[in-house]
Amino acid sequence: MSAKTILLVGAPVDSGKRGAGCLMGPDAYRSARLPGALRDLGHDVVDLGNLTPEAVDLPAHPHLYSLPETVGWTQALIREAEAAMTRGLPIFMGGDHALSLGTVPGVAAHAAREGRPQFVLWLDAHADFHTLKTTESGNLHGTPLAYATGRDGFEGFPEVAAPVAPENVCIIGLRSVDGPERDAIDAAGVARADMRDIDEDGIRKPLAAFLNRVAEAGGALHVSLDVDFLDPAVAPAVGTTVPGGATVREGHLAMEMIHDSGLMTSLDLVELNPMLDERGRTAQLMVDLAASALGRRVFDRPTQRML
Ligand code: B3U
Ligand code: MN
Ligand code: MN
Repeated sequence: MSAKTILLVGAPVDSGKRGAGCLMGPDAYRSARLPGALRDLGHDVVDLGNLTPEAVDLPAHPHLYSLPETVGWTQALIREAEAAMTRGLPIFMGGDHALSLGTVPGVAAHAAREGRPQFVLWLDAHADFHTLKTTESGNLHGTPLAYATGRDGFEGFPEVAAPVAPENVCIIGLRSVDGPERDAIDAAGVARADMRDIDEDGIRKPLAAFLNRVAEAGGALHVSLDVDFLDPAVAPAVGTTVPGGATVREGHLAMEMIHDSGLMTSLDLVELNPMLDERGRTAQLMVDLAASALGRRVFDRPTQRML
């Protein structure tokens, strides 16, 4: 196993939807011993503390919830993510999924500077592929993938310097997709596996196909793990539960495959709402999944299984 420098970036973003609580996420990860779990694996772990949003001069929007604050977070996170990539592997401890409006464009700007294509693995019940024009809820945590892939219709947000090619995005775990998102995903050529695909073929198949593409392209890989990727029975601490999600075992297998691929360059842990947790079990599961993605295993495998 190769030891890495891991940068923990607290991003207590809570502006991406109604219903507060995600702002406590970073401290829940610390309390569930994320830093220690990663140090136990031999990594060098630096906790950079919690970020704050930049001040922006934008009026409130009648439909889009907390637009100015979310733009402020986006600006701060783009800068922080791009800077962190020069120092190691950042883990962005959310915060709701609006934080990826900043992290994905930030890491993609770094990859572009290095001349590497950026790939994104989105583990989520939802597609988060709305623009500011198509979102019915007005909740901006439903928009980051559209923004990061350079779709139009993000007035007020900074221009995305290095949009991620839609065909370099793979969403796994889908089971709640709105009409405009469905059309846009397929038109754009985003790779996707919904829960039916996982039921029929297992999670290994779509994930291995995607990881092989990343490897062949020599790409950088950002992984964005939304708590609601998991089944609410095992991960209740999220505001947007959707039944029928990934099991603990599917979650760990995905993380172990990501580790064995050696491809992950940055990670978001998003949507944990400690207000809704049961004795910290969701925070603990997310920490355990992060540990699997960074090398925790039951047994060493003499030869890593081919993807
Ligand atoms: N697509 C819906 C629901 C949703 C998206 N992301 C989450 N929920 N977490 C929306 O509000 O845009
Ligand atoms: Mn999400
Ligand atoms: Mn979701």
